[in-house]
Amino acid sequence: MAHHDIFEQDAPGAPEAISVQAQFAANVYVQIPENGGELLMWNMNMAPQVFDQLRGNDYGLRVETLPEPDIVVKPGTGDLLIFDSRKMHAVAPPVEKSRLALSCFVAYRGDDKPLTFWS
Ligand SMILES: O=C(O)CCC(=O)C(=O)O
Ligand SMILES: [Fe+2]
Repeated sequence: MAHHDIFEQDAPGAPEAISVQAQFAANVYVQIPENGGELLMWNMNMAPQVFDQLRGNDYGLRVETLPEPDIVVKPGTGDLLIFDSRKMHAVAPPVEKSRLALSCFVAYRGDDKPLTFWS
C-alpha cells in the first residue's frame, strides 16, 4: 500500500511535530526475499487531507491507482536506506519469504537543532 509518514499528521498540533522541517525514514534491511520486497518511491507530496480522502478506511493507496513509481530500489541484506518519508512510498509484496527491516524516523528541525529519531 502506498503511503506517506508525516509526524504532524499522526500527532496533530504537537509541538514536537510542528517543529519538524523534514522527516526521513532510516531502514536497515535484515532479510529480503529473492523476489519482491522492493521499495517503491514517488517524487510526490500528497496533502494529508487528500491522502485521507483517497484511502478511506484503508492504510494506504493501492499502488495501481498511482502513476509508475519514480524510483524502485531492491534493498540488499544489511543495507541502510534513508528517504524522505513524507513522499509517497510503498513496499512490493515479498514472494518466497518474509521481509524484515529495522526502521526508525529521523527529524530535521533546523541547522542549529540536533537531529532526533524515534520508531
Ligand atoms: O521497509 C521499507 O522499506 C519501508 C517501510 C515503510 O514504509 C514503513 O514502515 O512505513
Ligand atoms: Fe512508510
